[in-house]
This record gives sequence, C-alpha cells and structure tokens, in this order.
Amino acid sequence: MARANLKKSAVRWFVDEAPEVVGEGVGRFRSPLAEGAPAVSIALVETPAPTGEAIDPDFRPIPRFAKDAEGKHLIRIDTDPTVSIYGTGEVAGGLRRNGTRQVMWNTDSFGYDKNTEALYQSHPWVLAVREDGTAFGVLVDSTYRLELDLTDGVFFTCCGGDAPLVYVLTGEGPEQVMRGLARLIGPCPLPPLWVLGFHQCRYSYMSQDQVLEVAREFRARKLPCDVIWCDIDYMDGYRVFTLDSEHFPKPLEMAQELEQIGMRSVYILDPGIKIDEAYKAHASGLEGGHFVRQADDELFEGSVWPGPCHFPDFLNARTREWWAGLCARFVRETGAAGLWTDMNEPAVFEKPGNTMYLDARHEADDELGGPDVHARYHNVYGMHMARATQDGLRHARPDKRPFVLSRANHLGGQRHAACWTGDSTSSWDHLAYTTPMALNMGLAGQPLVGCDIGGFSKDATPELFARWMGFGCLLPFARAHSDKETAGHEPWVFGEACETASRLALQRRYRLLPYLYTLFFEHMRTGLPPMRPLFFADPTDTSLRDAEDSFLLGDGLLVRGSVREDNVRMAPMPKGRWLRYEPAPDKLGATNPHLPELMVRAGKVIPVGPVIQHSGEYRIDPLTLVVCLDDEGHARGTLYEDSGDGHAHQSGDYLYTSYAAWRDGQRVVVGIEHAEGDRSRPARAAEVLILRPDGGAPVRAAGFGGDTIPVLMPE
Ligand code: NBV
Repeated sequence: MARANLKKSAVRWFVDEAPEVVGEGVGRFRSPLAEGAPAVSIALVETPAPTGEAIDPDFRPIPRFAKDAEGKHLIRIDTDPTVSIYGTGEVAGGLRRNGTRQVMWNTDSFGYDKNTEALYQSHPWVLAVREDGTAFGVLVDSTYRLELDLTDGVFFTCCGGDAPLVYVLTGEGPEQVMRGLARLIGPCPLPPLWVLGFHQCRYSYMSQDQVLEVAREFRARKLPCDVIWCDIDYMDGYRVFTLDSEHFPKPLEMAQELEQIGMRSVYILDPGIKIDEAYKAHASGLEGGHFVRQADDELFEGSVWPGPCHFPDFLNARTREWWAGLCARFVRETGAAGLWTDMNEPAVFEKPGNTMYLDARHEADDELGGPDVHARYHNVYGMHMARATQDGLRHARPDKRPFVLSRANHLGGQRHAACWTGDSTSSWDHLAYTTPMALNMGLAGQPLVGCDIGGFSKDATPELFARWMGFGCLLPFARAHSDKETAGHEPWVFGEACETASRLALQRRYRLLPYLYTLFFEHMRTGLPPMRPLFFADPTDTSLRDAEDSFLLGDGLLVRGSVREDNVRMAPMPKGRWLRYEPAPDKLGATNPHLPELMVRAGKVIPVGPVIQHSGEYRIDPLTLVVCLDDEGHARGTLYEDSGDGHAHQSGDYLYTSYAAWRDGQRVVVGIEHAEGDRSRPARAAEVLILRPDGGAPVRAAGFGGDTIPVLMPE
C-alpha cells in the first residue's frame, strides 16, 4: 500500500457544512467535493432518512474531506493518541488497531500474517473508544478499494468512485455505537441451533465412507459434534454442483445415515464454473448470459481448481436467481444442511492481483448501483455469492433457517453468511491472532465468526491443538479444519491427553448452548456481538483495551486463557468480582490446563444445559442456573428458547425468560422475573448453583422449571 502519509497541509480539507442527522447520535456527512450515494451495505437494509434536525454543535468527531493529486477522495478524522481503535474487520495482529495500515480489498491470503494488509473480507468501519470510555464509530459506505491508515487519527483513501457517504455514530460507550451500527447494516439473523454446535472439517474427507467414519468416531468417542463438512474433493473434477460418483455415490444415503446419529453435512461451493460443454451448470450459465464479461465484451476466463472457468455475475439479480436454483437442486440431491462459499474474493489464478480484471463488467442491479466495473464491485462479489447461495437454501427448504459460511464478504454481509478467518497456519502466532480477529469481526457487525481450529496449513502439535480447541470451542462459530497433507484436526489425532482436553472443551460448548443461543437472539435486538472484548466490561478502564487472550461472552462470562506456548495468562481482569465456573460434566471445579478459565461476573445468572452429543438432544433438562451474586445480593440473567430452527419464532413461538436471584436472609431465592413469547415453558428439572466468593464448592439446590427455588446458604 502506498504510504498515505499526506501532510495535512498538502491538500485542501473541507467539511460538510450541512450534515444530516439520521438517527440518535448518527450524523451522515457528504464530501463537498462530490456527490455520494448509499452503497450496498446500507442500501440493502434501509437507508436512514434525515430527521430534519440540525446537528448538535458539540457533535464530535467531524470528518474532513479532500482530494489528492490523483483525484482520490480522502477522509480524515482527527483523534488524539489516547483513543483506542477497533472494528476494522478481518485483520491479523493486535486487537487495538492504532498505528496500523490496512487495505480493504478482498484477497485470497493463504499463509497470511500480521503484516498482510488485505485479507478476505472488507469492513470499512472503525469503532473508536476514548480514554473516558465514550465512543464513536465511522462507517465509510464504499464498495471500492479503500486504504485505512491509523497511524495518525483515522484516514481513509478511496481508490475509486465518488466520495462515499460517511456515517459517524456517537455513544456514551462502545455498546451504544454497536447498537447504532446494527441499525444501519442490520443484525445477523438468528442461526439455527445446530450451527452453534461443533463442526468438523478437512480438506478433504475423500469419500462418503470417510465422512461417515469420522461422524461415527465422534459418537463412539463421546465427542459432541453436529456437522461434518465436505470440501472440494467431493466434486467431479472440481465442477461445482456435481459429485464424484465413485467416492460419493449416494449422497442422500449419506445424509440419512448422518441424520440417524444426529449429524449433518455442509458442502463447499466455489464461484468458478469449469468451461466444459458437457457440464450442465456451465451450459445453462452460458445460455442464460450469467457470466462476467470483460471490457471488450468477451467472457472473462480465469483458472481456478477445475482449470479454465467462467464466473457468475452475482451482482445481477437474474444470475443470483439462476445460482440459487442450482443450489436448491444441489441441496435436494445431497441433503446438505448448509453451504460454504469459498474462493469468492474472487480468487483467480495467474491474473493480476489474483482476481478478475478490474475493468471486467458487472450487470449490477440498479439498487446496487447499476452496471459498472469490477473495481467497484470486487469487495461485494463474495457477499452477493453468499446472498444467492442463501436464497438457494431458502428455496430448497423454506421452513428452515439457511446457513452459509463465506470466505469473502463485506460490511453488511452478516445478513447472508457466517465467516471464518481463512487459511491460517498451525502456529502459536496464528492461535494468538484468532481471538483479536474474531473480536474485530464482531465489532464490525459480523458476530457469527470462527477460525480453523488447529490452524489450516502445516502440522499442529498436541499442545497447540488442545489449546486451540479450548479457545475455538468458545468462539461464536466452532469448526476444526485442516489442509491437505497435514495431520487431521479431528480431536483424537493427537493422542489421549489432547482428546481429553478436546472432549472437555466440546462438553463446555454444548453445556453453554443455552447461553450462546440467548446471546444470538439478543444480538438481533441490541446489535451487540456475543463475543466481546474485555474492555466492554468497563470501557473506562484503559488497562483492558489490549487484552487479547481473554474475552467476554455476553456481559456475564469471561473467558481467560493463554495463547502463549508457556501457557502464562497475561490478560488483566476487569474490576469487580468475577468467580470461576467450570461447567465440566460431573466435575464442577475441575480444571484442565489446556482450557481457558471461565469466570462469571457478579450480578449475573448464566443458564447452562446438560452435556449432550449434538443439538438434536437439546432439551435443557435439567436447566442449570449459575449465579454470581453482586454486593447487594442480586443477580440477573436471561434465557431464550424456541424450536431451534424454522421461522415460527418470528410470529411469537419463543420463550424469553428473565431470571433473578436475590438474597433473603439466610437464603438466596432464584426465580422468574419476567417472560416474553407464546411458547409454553417446558416441564423440566432445574438446578441452581450459587458460586462462592471464598472459592468453595458452589451451593446447590434443585427445583422445577418454572418454580422459585430457594437455596439455603451456609453460615
Ligand atoms: O477448498 C479447499 C480450501 C479450503 O479447505 C479452505 O478452507 C479455503 O480457505 N480452499 C481454501 C482452497 C485451497 C486452499 C489451499
């Protein structure tokens, strides 16, 4: 990236004299040098209408606009050095982004590290937290290549197009700013419960028999798991929507056998369609005019895994519909539970920049901006592939929630797909990148994020894999994956000790499903990501701003581990009381050195379920309410429940319960404070665990689902 250190004096800076207020604490600014229009991330939600109010004279910060000598639009927000900056989307390296430079240009970045400037996704957004804990966010609504320089304030260089609209969101703290972001770009829809289970992947399980073998091994070893993934080798010569008939002869039978043991499969799709006359998807794409053309009107041709390919124009609604039809048929033919869109930056071998020509043409829909060149739509190509794929799943199974995992995406893409952090390496450095990357994705509006547990390329060691399972099973999306010719990342590959640690990590995840699912439901209302940086516990405590090997799940649970080889735990603790909780199966209080500790915040009730082997066994019976009382002897928590899939929750078929605990003399009483939704309360056993500040075994009491449960506290 060209050093963008333009002296502030080298260009003339302008401010928007009449910014529009488009919501509480949200200002929309236009460059006085050009006309901007909403780009796709916001345009596809609801472009906020101006309220008609004049902006508050104290509104800060105010962006400034300029144009450099090459005609590139520049946007600058001055900040003082004490401001901490986050949320720039997918970047490797530290959590706090101050002092870094980054390029927003979706790029296939196999083997990336902290110096790689552009990864697979682009999120032109920063969340900035001032020393006093107040916060603001800046959203640059552009789909073009952007350079972001955080070495001195916030400085965007727009490498194409008119000056974009800039939204500045202000808030008392980071939470308010995140709520504002979700209003602009929409939240992530509630995933089906199985998506929050554990996923096992490999590049590739080479046959239907191998997929089933792996699935059965999970069950035999009592390792909880929901999904086995099929990577590109299931295809016939890497032709998407086909199957290798020798090794995957009966996909529906495979799906049924998986279903019998409570497993599902997700299949990968790539955008490149092999140029092959005898291949139906290619023929229909050609006939329908669905492939991207070059500036000279010839079809754009580029090589990927299958050899020379044509590429669908996902910016076009008719093409998305065609693709969705292919996906729907494929889902019916295979019984796939979800789809995985890879290589959709798009990655194209042996072309400049490893992608499509920048002047290739997209017949983009008018609402997306109309026909224009690839340079404009590159960063949203992957997002629209994910969108079309999601449509395909909806067509095939309208009564289920669609699930897509996408490698490339853009701000706003959380509406269509989950994401993972791409082709990492099995190394301690990459384990260390994982948490900050996932956190910054969440702070950029993408909460359903995970990593390749164990690292993608190269061989992990038992110690590294166990530690990665410990963290990875507490990320919003938990999937182990590994490259060809590496040691597999099934939990049993690295010997008994590692398998034991992995089992505990998996049991923990499944016990925490009620809490995780509740956090995803609450995300739809609040915009807050389930996984949050430690400083969300106390935005005024600047010692928490860099914490990278600890994070919060919701506001009640703190995950505290080490990503260092020496296993030393470095992260500071937020002020206040946090008590250790180990939701291991029968061994409350048991520890495993590979797993991070879990701590519950004073004043919180965390709902957990029993250990189950897959989401099909999900009953939350007994329901365990883990209570950490505050100094006043109170605690609160919530539990969201519905059928786990489908759409009935949107018309009231859910139950959202607020629990409260309060001290009453020698007893602590735990009961329901409030409930919302039409779903009836399941008849089930309940159990209360009151955590003790002296570190002693929690005080337990049993009861029944809807009852008030009194707990007699020891003297
Ligand atoms: O489809 C194969 C892989 C996949 O396993 C990985 O997760 C993707 O990020 N894919 C990239 C293409 C080949 C990478 C070497």
